[in-house]
Amino acid sequence: MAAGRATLTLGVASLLLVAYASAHDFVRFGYRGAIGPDKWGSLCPDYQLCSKGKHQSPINIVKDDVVYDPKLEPLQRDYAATNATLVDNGFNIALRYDSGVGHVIVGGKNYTLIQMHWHSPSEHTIDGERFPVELHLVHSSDDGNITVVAILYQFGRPDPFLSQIKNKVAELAKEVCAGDEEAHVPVGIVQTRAMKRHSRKYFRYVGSLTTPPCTENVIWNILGKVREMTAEQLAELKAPLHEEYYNNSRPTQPLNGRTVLLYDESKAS
Ligand SMILES: *[C@@H]1O[C@H](CO)[C@@H](O)[C@H](O)[C@H]1NC(C)=O
Ligand SMILES: *[C@@H]1O[C@H](CO)[C@@H](O)[C@H](O)[C@H]1NC(C)=O
Ligand SMILES: *[C@@H]1O[C@H](CO)[C@@H](O)[C@H](O)[C@H]1NC(C)=O
Ligand SMILES: CC(=O)N[C@H]1CO[C@H](CO)[C@@H](O)[C@@H]1O
Repeated sequence: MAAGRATLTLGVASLLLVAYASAHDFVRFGYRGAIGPDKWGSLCPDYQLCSKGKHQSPINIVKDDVVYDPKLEPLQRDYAATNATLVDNGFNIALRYDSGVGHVIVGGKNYTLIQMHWHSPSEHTIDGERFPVELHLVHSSDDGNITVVAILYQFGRPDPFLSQIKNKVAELAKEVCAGDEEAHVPVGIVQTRAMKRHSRKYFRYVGSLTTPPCTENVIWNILGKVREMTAEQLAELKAPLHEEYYNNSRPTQPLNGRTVLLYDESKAS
């Protein structure tokens, strides 16, 4: 039933793409105080879903409640090394791609990778556990539907992907300090091999963007494998942000009857 819903009702928002394209043009939101997550819905009419939506993200994933679905397909991802631009959206750091970086097939539908960005601490929690970082790979279909692949990180060995763009992140921090409103740094060709590593396990549910306008009908795929980065890498990633966005994690939202599905290769016969 939930799987059916996933393929049925992916509504979305070219709004999203506009939001990401021009971060500084829209109403400012934050993670505490008068513009904190509990106020987002009243900051402007476009953000109403943040408080009124019934299928919001992130959520806490309760392992005992997830439903193994033998019909879910492996996450078929195909990302190529490509040109990218590192962008300070103000509320997070993102890597924006030129067209054609790659695709993921979800529910038989082809979605293009548009950008990826980091949240800290993690937005999704697993059995109440929050991780230091969560990476969102945002994909959009030709007709505007959105699917996100989310990767959780704990502290450990260096993340090779971040090592690769380390100097560019430092450059971005300098640009921000110089007062550049639309700070961005061309990164050149980024190797995305690590991002398409085969996933033996993922959680699937239908939710929303975790930042205003909190658009719904976003298909979430949270990888079961927690990856690693160093605390130093996280500090580097936060350096370009203003201190009030060091924590850019939206609190978990009520499930409201939604089912979280599980893809698990080890259970497939
Ligand atoms: C981050 O902010 C959220 C509220 O948006 C709060 O619930 C959480 O405790 C904060 N986490 C940290 C590590 O400061
Ligand atoms: C990457 O972008 C740079 C600058 O925009 C451009 O000169 C270069 O040709 C691009 N490389 C590829 C492989 O697209
Ligand atoms: C997804 O679409 C792109 C073109 O937009 C195409 O190059 C790619 O082969 C497609 N992938 C699959 C598995 O159909
Ligand atoms: C295949 C699919 O789920 N398409 C959806 C994309 O989004 C539009 C607009 O929200 C929906 O009407 C489609 O059903």
